[in-house]
Amino acid sequence: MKKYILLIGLIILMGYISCGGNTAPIITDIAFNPNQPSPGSDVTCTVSATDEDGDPLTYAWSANNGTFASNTGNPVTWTAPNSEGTYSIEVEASDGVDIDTYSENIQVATGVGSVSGSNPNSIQILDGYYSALGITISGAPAGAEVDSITFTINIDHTSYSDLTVDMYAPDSVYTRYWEFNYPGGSQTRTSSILAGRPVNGDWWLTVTDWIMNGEEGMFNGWNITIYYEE
Ligand SMILES: [Ca+2]
Ligand SMILES: [Ca+2]
Repeated sequence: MKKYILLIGLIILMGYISCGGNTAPIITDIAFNPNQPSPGSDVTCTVSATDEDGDPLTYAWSANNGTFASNTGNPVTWTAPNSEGTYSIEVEASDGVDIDTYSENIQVATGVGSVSGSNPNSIQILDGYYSALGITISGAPAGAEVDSITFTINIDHTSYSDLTVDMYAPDSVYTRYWEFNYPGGSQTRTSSILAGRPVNGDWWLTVTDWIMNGEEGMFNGWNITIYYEE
């Protein structure tokens, strides 16, 4: 008999809840800051939700990757996984009776940073000899590798067909940008030839006059901007 009373009581209680006029909460959005985080970085996740009855809401978060410092509350901090990709973040909002769930994708991808330097000195390019100007780069994160390079060089010479122009990365890997075909004056090049080289360290541009014909000139400095993946 006690069991029946308990059961009837439970049915009445359930009926009260379902017909009690509660309106379920509604989640309208999850906002991420930053919107496109780099791998392993922290993201603030903020949910927007309403409850027509004005009930206080509690939140429970989950994700298919990465970790939450705490998975309850609003906002919460989610640490992105260490690999690029698109991940799903889900949140439940509860008013104590009903819940609403909502999920949103977040893209985790590496960004691009840049560092610049210049060497404004002018040095002579002697006939049949080479001249070099260095730039020390130190502002990139440790271990950063080149994605692409933009540089501007200025040469004044009486015979540009005497010249080759080479760039040396900090690890001494080099590439030749002009081989007896420098167009003259100030030139700007953008290139990924040296992609993967270390960013920080000493960069050199070497101008070599190969032909001893009395034709000489000046190497009037250069500047460089190096783009790297973060
Ligand atoms: Ca409610
Ligand atoms: Ca010469």
